[in-house]
Amino acid sequence: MGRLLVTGGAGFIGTNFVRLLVDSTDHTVTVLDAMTYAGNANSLADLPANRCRLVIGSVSDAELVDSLVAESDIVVHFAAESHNDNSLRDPSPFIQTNLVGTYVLLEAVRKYGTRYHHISTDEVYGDLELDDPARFTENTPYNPSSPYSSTKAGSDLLVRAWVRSFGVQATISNCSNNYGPYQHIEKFIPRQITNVIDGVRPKLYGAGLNVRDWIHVTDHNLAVLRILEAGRLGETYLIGADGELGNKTVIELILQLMDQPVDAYDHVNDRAGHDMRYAIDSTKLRTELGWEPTYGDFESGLAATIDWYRANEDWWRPVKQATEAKYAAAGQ
Ligand code: NAD
Ligand code: TDX
Repeated sequence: MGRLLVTGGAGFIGTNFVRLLVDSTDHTVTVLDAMTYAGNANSLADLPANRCRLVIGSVSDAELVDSLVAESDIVVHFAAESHNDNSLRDPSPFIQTNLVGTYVLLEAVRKYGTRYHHISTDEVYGDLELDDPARFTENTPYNPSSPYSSTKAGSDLLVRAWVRSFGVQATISNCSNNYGPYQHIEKFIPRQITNVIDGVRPKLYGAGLNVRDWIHVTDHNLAVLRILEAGRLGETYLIGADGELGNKTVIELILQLMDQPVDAYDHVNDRAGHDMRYAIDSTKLRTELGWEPTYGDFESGLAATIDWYRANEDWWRPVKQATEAKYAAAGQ
């Protein structure tokens, strides 16, 4: 049994990770979360206090981070500014949280010799053409496109440098697009589900040909647990479930599962610098660590996610209007 410090544990993937830890391990969890617009304390409110404690504060607060790392066995770093569209409106919190915050954590785990796992994204590799047979591997050169992905790329490089120069005991994972419960409704899938619930037509950026490689959030988190158990220090593991789908196809599937005509959506302004396609080759994770996705079927995972948003309107309703107002201002 260990003491885990989980940064960003009140966000989408972090919440699902903490809930998985409480349900399926003996670890005790301290969540460090700044409770930005993306954090929601209600996501953790039902967890037993002797298993999960929430500390509200920033990963860029060196004194606070030092005191929490001092009392932890393992740090898993999810906290980030995570939305590409926000990074195009105002990059500054992305620099502060994703770069400075990671630096602060690295200095603390270096001081205490603490095991550290860094959560990152496939977006650090840039994008692929639609007809390119290649997929991203651990050896693909970094080539990020947006302020968001460039700060994530920079944070990964900080980790690699702290491993090599200071012997920090770290692993990194770069995962593809996650879907599932507790995802902020600014993101593609929950935005469209909650639009349909509200009788509003889903919004597709540009022509909607862009491809994302979807993975259920639980499969991402099971891979992270496996890396903590058996991953080799200093290594990077790509996490993906062979879930490539075009955005147009995903919108049509949401409409179909919610009993709407499949063409009842609008094309809206495209995202600046919009990455065309992401695709992960997760051979290393599968062969070295024996991980396999448990959600084989995107359609049933999506149907369960739709049910979750229908059943948990109290969770997302308070932020729907403000989220849509930001999009409306951008013609999206
Ligand atoms: P999210 O935006 O839902 O959650 C981020 C959490 O971090 C929020 O609870 C927020 O309050 C917290 N946070 C923000 N700034 C902070 C700070 N300075 N100090 C402490 N906490 C702070 O994001 P998510 O989708 O859950 O993503 C989690 C991690 O996974 C990120 O590092 C992201 O880059 C990575 N990732 C996400 C995806 C995806 O599809 N969502 C895919 C691959 C990797
Ligand atoms: O309303 C929309 N309409 C639309 O067509 C929104 C919000 C998005 N899109 C498109 C843009 C992307 O091609 O859908 C796709 C997915 O968009 P997002 O949910 O914003 O995800 P993406 O930009 O691909 O990044 C996500 O995956 C990688 C996460 O937000 C990142 O944190 C993660 O690193």
